[in-house]
Amino acid sequence: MVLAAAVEEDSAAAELPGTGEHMQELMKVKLLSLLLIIIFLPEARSEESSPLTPVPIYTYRIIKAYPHDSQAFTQGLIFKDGFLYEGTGLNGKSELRKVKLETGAVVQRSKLPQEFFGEGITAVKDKIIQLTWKSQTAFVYDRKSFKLSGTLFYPTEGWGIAYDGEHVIMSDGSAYLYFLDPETFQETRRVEVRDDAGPVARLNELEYISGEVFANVWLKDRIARIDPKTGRVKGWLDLKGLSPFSDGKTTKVLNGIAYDAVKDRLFVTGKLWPFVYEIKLIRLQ
Ligand SMILES: [Ca+2]
Repeated sequence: MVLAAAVEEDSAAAELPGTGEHMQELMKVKLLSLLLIIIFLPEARSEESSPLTPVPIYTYRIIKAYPHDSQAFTQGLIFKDGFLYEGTGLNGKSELRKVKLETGAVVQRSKLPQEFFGEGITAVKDKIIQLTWKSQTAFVYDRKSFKLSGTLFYPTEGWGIAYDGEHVIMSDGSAYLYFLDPETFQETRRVEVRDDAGPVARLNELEYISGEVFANVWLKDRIARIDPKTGRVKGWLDLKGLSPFSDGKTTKVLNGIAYDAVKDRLFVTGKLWPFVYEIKLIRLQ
């Protein structure tokens, strides 16, 4: 607005007769216009161009493929102290599992009652929290014993969950990420996740990695890298072709992101996939 006003003023001044006094006035107006352009142009430019700025795309390189139980309907995946922990879904088949990365062997498990459809999991200190899809109930386990230590409740569906060291971050199939107190599940804030094309819905399995939230998008072969402060998608990780087992339908889709912070390793898998892949990101544009 300021920039436009300055330019209009300049045009009006240019129509004045070219007397010395008028020339002085004209010079003043021109200098003022130039100053305003210098002050406001960078801001105006960034405001105008930010919705159109293309989000960087990343592809991947497979470092290693590890065996994964192809009966596991993966809904949550984390890596902690040398093991994968996995939450599986479907009524009657939902479990919390501790899995040996190298062999895919399930070394510890806890089964959910038939009426619960398991969803995302995350580790908070020495606990593991497991969401359920439509029961608005999360189960809290001791990470070592898998003994149930409590339940937490939330008003939405439960899809994915991660932990940033202060809050748990939850998805419910919408474009929102909810930041909750890990002890009470009280909501402290939420952000709408958007990329250059608008809101990004169907956010599913989550992982907090070095200040970003990585999110599977349900039924897509891509993962959003999200700024948790603003909800802005900072990058898209395109995993097309990663697994011939992905059918793009409700089963066998990409769903499972785990990060080994100690060795900086990123693992991804999908529902009923026979492999967990360790991948490295490669920036395309
Ligand atoms: Ca995860």
